[in-house]
Amino acid sequence: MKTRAAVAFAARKPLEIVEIDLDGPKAGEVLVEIRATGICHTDYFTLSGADPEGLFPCVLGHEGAGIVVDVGAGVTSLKKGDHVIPLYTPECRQCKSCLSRKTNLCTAIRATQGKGLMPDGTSRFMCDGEPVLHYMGTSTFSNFIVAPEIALAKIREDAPFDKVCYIGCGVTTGIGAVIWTAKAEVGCRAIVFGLGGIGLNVIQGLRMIGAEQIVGVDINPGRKAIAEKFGMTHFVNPKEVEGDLVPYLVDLTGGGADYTFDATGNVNVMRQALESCHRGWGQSIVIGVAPSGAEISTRPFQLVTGRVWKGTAFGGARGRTDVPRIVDWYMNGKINIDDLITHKLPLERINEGFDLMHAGTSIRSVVEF
Ligand code: NAD
Ligand code: 022
Ligand code: ZN
Repeated sequence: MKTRAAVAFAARKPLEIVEIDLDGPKAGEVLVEIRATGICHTDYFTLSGADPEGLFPCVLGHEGAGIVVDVGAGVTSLKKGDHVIPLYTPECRQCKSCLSRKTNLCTAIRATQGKGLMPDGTSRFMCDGEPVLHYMGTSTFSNFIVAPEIALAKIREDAPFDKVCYIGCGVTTGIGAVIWTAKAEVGCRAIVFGLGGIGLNVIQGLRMIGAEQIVGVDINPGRKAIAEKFGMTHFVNPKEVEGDLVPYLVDLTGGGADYTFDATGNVNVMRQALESCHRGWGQSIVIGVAPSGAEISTRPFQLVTGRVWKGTAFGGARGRTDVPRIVDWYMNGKINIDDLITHKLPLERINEGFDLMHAGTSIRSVVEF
């Protein structure tokens, strides 16, 4: 069949909206009509050429929602008409990682996914007779995709695609970092560095679990008002702090935070986040993805005195299990997504979404098909 898609033909070139060919689903695979997709940093990171694993031509996008159109042989958990969110972190429930219950990093299809291929080692996308690669197993910048059954979360049918697509990455990463990675508890004090599409979801996760103090740190003063709406209790602009930021934050939190979160991807900020944790028990969660080759550092004394450095992928969420629950939280009014979707664009204007992200004008731009 044919599908309309925004194709990345090469690094550092704008996406091109073209009709490409899509093969039907093979065994264990599902054909999905994508109805909406968010635009996230990793898509740009790959397009910019800075991602050493980036391969071209490919169809980017990893934050989508849509409807099952057809299923391949052996697919049992999904049927035509089901509403789904594609998962860049699949959940096979059979690999060593899934069975460990200690991580969400399912390994069942990791090797082929990283190469832009389906589990059988081939691509379903073609353009002018040449294969076009998949991306993160999702490729949600295409109106139709083929994805493995284990990389699709079935969600309720009354959930609006143009909102719940954001649960495919940003919402789950931010809220999950609080509840599954940090396992933060009621009454805790926390600091969130970076109040963008991820950090604001960390803030609403902290409010949800009943944090006592939620400090937000951002160099963009324009983020203060929206962060307050989502539950931030104190705002700190590092540019306005006299002297070092870390002692200022330690003082503000009465000796350091129980939990800190980096949602900037800046390694200097990651160090500040660790060092503003409370001595003896504070935990710092790295969410931001740093430029390739970057390194983090601190004095070992920081760890010897009981601070803990952790990282999270997709908020530690087990996609097929946890994503449908987050959709329920949204539908029951427990979490706010609407106010974070600041821009909506048709596919033809997807490149403008990248510009809005860079200018800091948008929190999330969503493309509707
Ligand atoms: P964003 O651009 O919307 O937000 C980043 C915010 O950080 C901005 O508001 C910016 O002003 C602020 N900032 C920049 N430098 C700062 C500094 N020195 N001190 C304080 N604030 C600073 O980005 P986002 O969509 O929120 O994504 C944040 C990071 O999370 C990215 O690195 C992204 O790749 C990563 N991410 C990770 C995962 C995961 O699973 N680990 C998932 C999604 C996104
Ligand atoms: C999503 N991310 C950033 C912005 N939006 C993001 C990027 C990378 C990861 C998670 C979220 C990530 C963390 C750890 C891994 N990845 C490795 C997982 C593993 O090895 O099992 C990651 C993932 C997918 C891909 C690359 C890296 C890919 O499909 N290319 C989950
Ligand atoms: Zn993302």
